[in-house]
Amino acid sequence: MTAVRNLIFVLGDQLSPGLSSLVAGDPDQDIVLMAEVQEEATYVRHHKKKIAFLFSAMHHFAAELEGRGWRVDYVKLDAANNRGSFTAQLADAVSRHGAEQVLVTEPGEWRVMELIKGWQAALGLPVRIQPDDRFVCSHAEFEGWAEGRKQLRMEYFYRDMRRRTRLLMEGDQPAGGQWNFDAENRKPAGVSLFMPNPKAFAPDAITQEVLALAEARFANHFGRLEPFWFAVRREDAQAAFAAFVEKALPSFGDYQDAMLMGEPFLYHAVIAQYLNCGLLDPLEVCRQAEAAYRSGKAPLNAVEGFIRQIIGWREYVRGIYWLKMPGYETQNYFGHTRPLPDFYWTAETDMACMKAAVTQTRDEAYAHHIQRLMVTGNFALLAGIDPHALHEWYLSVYADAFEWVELPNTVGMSQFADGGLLASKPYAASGAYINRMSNYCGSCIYDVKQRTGKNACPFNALYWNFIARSREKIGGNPRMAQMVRTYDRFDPAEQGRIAESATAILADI
Ligand code: DLZ
Ligand code: SF4
Repeated sequence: MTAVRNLIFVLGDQLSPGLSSLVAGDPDQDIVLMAEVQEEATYVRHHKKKIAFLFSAMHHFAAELEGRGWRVDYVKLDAANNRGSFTAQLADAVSRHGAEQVLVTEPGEWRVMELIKGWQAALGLPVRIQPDDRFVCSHAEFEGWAEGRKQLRMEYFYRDMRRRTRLLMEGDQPAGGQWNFDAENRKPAGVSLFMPNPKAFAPDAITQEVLALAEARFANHFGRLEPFWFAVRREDAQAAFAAFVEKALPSFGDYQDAMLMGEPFLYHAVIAQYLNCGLLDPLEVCRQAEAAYRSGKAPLNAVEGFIRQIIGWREYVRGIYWLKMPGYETQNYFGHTRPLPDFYWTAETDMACMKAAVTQTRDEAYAHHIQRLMVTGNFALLAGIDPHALHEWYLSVYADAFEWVELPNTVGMSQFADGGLLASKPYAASGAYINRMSNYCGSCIYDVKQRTGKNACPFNALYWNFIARSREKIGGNPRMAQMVRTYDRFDPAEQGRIAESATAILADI
């Protein structure tokens, strides 16, 4: 083979034709390298379905690039020349192709960035790292925004992003006269025969091959491969999003925080796995959602809420991640050290809410944000689970989870392990919250109304136990201080029963 100028290494979450490394290259002189590697699949033991999804999407993206005139060196997991890691695979490809330079778009993870920084010395040729411009806010812009601020609240950042992107703006004012309509987005949902489902796609030959490979090679990883219905091609991901806009977006806002037994998706878009690997473009989906509002097909509370998740929250957590890494992954404000209970893997628990969240996580590699935040995350916070163990769980089990987005959500928002850099208060709640937002409690053996005793909802005693044991660390927050005062007003016998119940629950997990 004749020598190539650039070897462009495209990683598994960089499946975008406008990727900066591709834009910097030239299809006539350069070669694209893509590789399915054991190390990426196992540095945390990713959910089988997540691995199959990414491998299949990578494979289809390679074909898409070939269609656009690129030469692609695609190394399958079971290829004879598979070297098992990014660095080894790249070294092999550099010598095979006689490349003069390596081009790569900056990765989404600190860990991979550290690897990449070592490549130039290890390979003895220039390695050009391009910024990832698939985000609205660059690292430098986020640093500028964060500088000198005591608290980094998403809301103000979000308004800047609205102004910058011009999404939902009327001149310099927000559409509807208000930036945020979240107060309207907390309705419990009723069981409905007309609940839309995310658009599903039958596995094609490539996906079937990858499913067989994942079953054979990652048999001991968590999760089920079937049913596999994710889109793995750009056009299909776009069709899935279009179906969401038409069928579910109008109700997305109202029922954003609702949970229903047997309804894993409700009115959610279920597109984070497509956005985060590059199959969908964040600004493009926001513009389409805005168009639905402008044409009267979806209400403002739904569209604003959707757009805020993407140009607000998603951009904001990415900014926090790169601002605070390394070190953010080991934050542990409450000093929680309990190992992750087995039922996060087995779903074997009598708590109906936890069972539903873990079962659907196992089956779909998906749970929506309130299940993550207020069921599995809340339980871990109340029970004092080691936040790093929980972080590794979220990172491995969700198809959309990449560390830049998952870590701030887990460590910062869900576990308050950064002491309140990201969240204004700990997301701790008793069973009453879950009962208000779901129908889980009706089919649970525990009684959500009881605080203590064998039949009481475990979230209740654990909630008050958390308030009592963390009083020093949360008392500075007005909303939490009020809960500490409530606890102090319980009579000592009740406080004793809470402690006893919490001890029994914790001994049992
Ligand atoms: C998550 C993941 C997995 C499971 N497998 C691969 C892979 O085989 N090849 C690849 O290029 N990327 C994979 N990824 C995504 C990478 O881990 C991702 O690029 C980093 O997490 C940085 O965001
Ligand atoms: Fe969950 Fe408690 Fe309700 Fe059972 S009673 S579903 S454990 S919140």
